[in-house]
Amino acid sequence: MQQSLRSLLALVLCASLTACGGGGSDGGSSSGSSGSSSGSSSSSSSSSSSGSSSGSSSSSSSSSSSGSSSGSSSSSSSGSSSSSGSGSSGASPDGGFAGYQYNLTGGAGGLVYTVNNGADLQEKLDEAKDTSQPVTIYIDGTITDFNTGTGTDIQIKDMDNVSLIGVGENGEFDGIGLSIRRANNIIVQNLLFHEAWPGQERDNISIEGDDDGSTTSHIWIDHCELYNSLDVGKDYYDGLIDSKSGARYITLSYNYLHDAWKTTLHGHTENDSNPDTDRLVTFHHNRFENLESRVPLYRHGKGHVYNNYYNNIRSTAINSRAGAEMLIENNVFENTQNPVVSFYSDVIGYWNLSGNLFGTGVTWSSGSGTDITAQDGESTSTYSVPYEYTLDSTDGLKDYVIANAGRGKLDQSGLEIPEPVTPEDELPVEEEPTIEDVALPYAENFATDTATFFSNSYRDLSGASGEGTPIYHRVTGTAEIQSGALSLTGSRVSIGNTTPTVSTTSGDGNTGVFDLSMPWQITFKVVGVSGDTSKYFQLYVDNNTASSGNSIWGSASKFHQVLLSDLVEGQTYTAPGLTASANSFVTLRTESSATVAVDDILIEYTP
Ligand SMILES: [Ca+2]
Ligand SMILES: [Ca+2]
Repeated sequence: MQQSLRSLLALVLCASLTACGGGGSDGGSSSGSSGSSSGSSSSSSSSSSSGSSSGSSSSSSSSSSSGSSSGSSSSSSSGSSSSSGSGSSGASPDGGFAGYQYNLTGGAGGLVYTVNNGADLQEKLDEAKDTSQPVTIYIDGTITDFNTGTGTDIQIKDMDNVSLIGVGENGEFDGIGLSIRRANNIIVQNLLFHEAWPGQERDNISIEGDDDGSTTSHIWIDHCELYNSLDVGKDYYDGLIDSKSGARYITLSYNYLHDAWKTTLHGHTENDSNPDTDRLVTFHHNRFENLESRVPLYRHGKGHVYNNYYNNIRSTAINSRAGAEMLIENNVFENTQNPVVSFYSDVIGYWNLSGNLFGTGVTWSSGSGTDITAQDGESTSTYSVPYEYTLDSTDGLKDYVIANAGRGKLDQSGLEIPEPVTPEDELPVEEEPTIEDVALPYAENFATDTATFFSNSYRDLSGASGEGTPIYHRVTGTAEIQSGALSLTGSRVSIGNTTPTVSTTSGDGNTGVFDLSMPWQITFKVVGVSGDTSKYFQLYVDNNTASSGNSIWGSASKFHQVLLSDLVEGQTYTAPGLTASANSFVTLRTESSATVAVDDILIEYTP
């Protein structure tokens, strides 16, 4: 009975909000269900021993109910923690600060459009702004820099009352970000965001206040998926979702954040306290996986982190800093280093811990200076949140969050989604930028110095001196020009890779400037061999990593290797290449502590 009632509730809610109540547990709105499970009766927040925890919101997907069903047990387990909450009419749909004492409706009741490209999206936002009308925009396609044409993020700026809702699993921001600034009552739901502005250290979603008296508040990011990559440098991208400069009353719920160095930062500097420090952000039922740090990094203000699932967090997870106070309850941590710490701030942050499950693979490091950790499980704050919410037990939470967080989990059958503003077949098609090939034969005699060699002033991807990406890239190890030859020690140097800082995988190829789709060979003269001669000198095609499998050609990408002990100084060698693609690149590699110096490289088609 519970299931269908819950989803019925969810459907009703969806229709009224033109957005699906994303939040976790049951519909706080109606008081239907039995008290035992975190009945939807919007009584006190989860902790209330009455067990009837108010629903933070009726999520459309029935699964949420299971959350709430577990809610009941949660109330018993964490009875003590969360405050009873003063929300008069029960919990807000978002289950956090975004809807606290605020009618969080986004664009409900206003204009409604569907778009499948960035130009239409920005135009409809600007139209609503200019006419001061709420707007709900369904996104049924991929937003890119190309089809936006503004050269910058999609902007929700100086406007209020907006909902951006992905349609099914079609809504995506690919390589472009969303910037929310001086904006209030904003709902972003059921969208995929990834790899915004590669190499430019920018955020996928940036929420930024201002000190001009404006507010940036009541923002709900729900049921979205966000990722960058750990196979690039740590500053290649910036945050998945960052907020700063006074932005507050924010809820991040049921999102799936993964594969990133910098996850979610709130407060961009130690003194990000202007116009005030009252940062108020809730994180619940999110799935955090394969992340380096900042989950979240939280400076100043008050925060609430509940019912999230953490797995494979490499450095630090929750980092409470600069006087922040965070209520951290009923989260599940696995394979996580430093689940809860206060690192890297002169002024430490605090935490009120309860009901968290520090599971398999949880480790702690000691930090330095003023750094402290929560390894002792002791709370250092008594902070609790003012709003009502449903706290689920950690029993079954991992599976529940994995099943419900991210894009494509909401039941949208109750939504009236109009036809796209621009019909699919009228959309401009982005031509894959053709990579100009560098003609063969290609010769290199290293008549330069190390710094110049690896710069575009020597050769960029055109094969000649230029402004573009250098044709030579030291991926790792020691690579130097010594007396007109290239000396490699435990090093990999790629030649002609257009994305040299991105580690190749078995999924991608065609990032090189050489047409190696016909039989070819590479000749090189060995002018020096030293170090561990039991190691190999190797040649790869379309692979810039240390393992041969990371290539579109799989292990065949390592098309040549020879033991250093078999190389004779002064000897010239020719190795047949692996016939690859019209856009391939080559990598030279010496294994660790092995040194080979080569000169007079020639890449040519097999005569
Ligand atoms: Ca940022
Ligand atoms: Ca030379």
